[in-house]
Amino acid sequence: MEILRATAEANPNMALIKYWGNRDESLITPTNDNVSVTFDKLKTRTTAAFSDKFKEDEIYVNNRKMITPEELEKSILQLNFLRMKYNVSMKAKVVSYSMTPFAGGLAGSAAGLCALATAAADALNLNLDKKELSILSRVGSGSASRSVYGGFVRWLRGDSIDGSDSYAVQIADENFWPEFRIIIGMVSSSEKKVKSRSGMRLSKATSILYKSRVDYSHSVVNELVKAIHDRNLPRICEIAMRDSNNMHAVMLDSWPPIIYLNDTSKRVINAIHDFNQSEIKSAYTFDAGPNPAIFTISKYAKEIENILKECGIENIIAANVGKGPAPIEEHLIDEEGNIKKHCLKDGELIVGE
Ligand code: 2P0
Repeated sequence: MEILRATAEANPNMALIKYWGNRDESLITPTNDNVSVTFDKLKTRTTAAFSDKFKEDEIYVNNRKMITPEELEKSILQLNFLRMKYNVSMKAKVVSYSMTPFAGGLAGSAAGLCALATAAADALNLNLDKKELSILSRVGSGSASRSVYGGFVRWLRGDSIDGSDSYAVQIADENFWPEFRIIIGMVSSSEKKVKSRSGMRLSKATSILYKSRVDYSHSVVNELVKAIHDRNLPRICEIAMRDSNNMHAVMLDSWPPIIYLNDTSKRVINAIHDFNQSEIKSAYTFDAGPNPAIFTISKYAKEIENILKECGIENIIAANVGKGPAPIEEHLIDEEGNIKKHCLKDGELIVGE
C-alpha cells in the first residue's frame, strides 16, 4: 500500500507582543494581534507519512512514542483539522525531532506544530499558501502560526467566528536586519507547572487586568510594526519589555495566581535595566517560564551574554533572525513506513537506515 511522506524543518519564534488568551479556544484565535521574531536555533525536523495501512495516528517525538492524551492533543487536533478541511481519510505516522528543550517555556511547540503542518501538507500535495499553512499550524499551537514566516511576523487576531481571518503576515523578512540578535538564557528546561493553554484560560477568566492588557496591546501593535520597519531598537525594546511585564502581571493577577518568573529572571530584569540606563540597547522577554530571551543587536551581544552569566545562567543560546519552514530531503521515516534511527550529534541530526 502506498505511503505518502514528506519532511520539513521549522524554526521557533519569540514574541515581542505576546499571545496570552483566545477568543475561541477550540479554533485558537487570539484575543490580541501579537508580534514575534523567528530565530535560527532550536529548530524541529518532522516527517509526516500518510497511508491507508496505518490503523491509527502515531506520533514520535525525540525517539519517544507520545501516549497520553495531553502529549497527543496538539498534533491530533492539527491532523484532524487537516483531514476534515482537505478531505483526507488516511491515518498518519509522524516522527519529529525537536532541538528545543521540552515545555521549558521556549516556544518548542511553535517549531514543532509548524514543521508538522508543513510536512503533512507537502506529503498530501495540498499546495497550501502561507495563509492556509499558518491557519493549519495555528490549530495545533497558536504560536506555530507565526513560524510559517522568517523574520518579523504579526499574527492577526481576526474577527470571524470560523477563524478564517486569524493568520500570520510577515512584517520584514529574515534579511531585513542581519544585526538583530535573540539571546536565550536557559534557566530551566523542566516541564512548566501550568501549561500555556490552561494558564491563558485561567487569566482570561479571572484576571481583573486582562481586558486592559488586550486594549493596551491593541493600542501599541501598529507602533511596534513601524519601529521594526524603522529598525528603531530603543522603541522596539521598550514595547517588548513592557509587554512581557504586562503579561506576567496578568498572570500574577489570575486566580489562583500563575508565577513563571523566578529569582534569576528578576535578576536579569534588573541587570538589563542597569545596562540600558543611558540608552535602551536591549530588551528582556519571558514566555511561560523563567528563561529570559534578550533582544539586542550584534555589537552588544557579548555584553549581554556576560550579563546573563553574572546573573547565574550558564547555558546561553545566541540566535540570529531565522527563516521560515523548508522541505528536507532526508526523511525520518523510510519508504515502507518504518522509523529510521536518528539522534543528535554535535548539534546535527544524524539519520541512519
Ligand atoms: C507567545 N506563548 O506569544 C506566548 C507568550 C507563551 C507566552 O504562545 O497552547 O505554544 O502551549 O501550544 O502557542 C505559548 O503557547 O500554545 C505561547 P500552547 P503556544 O509566544
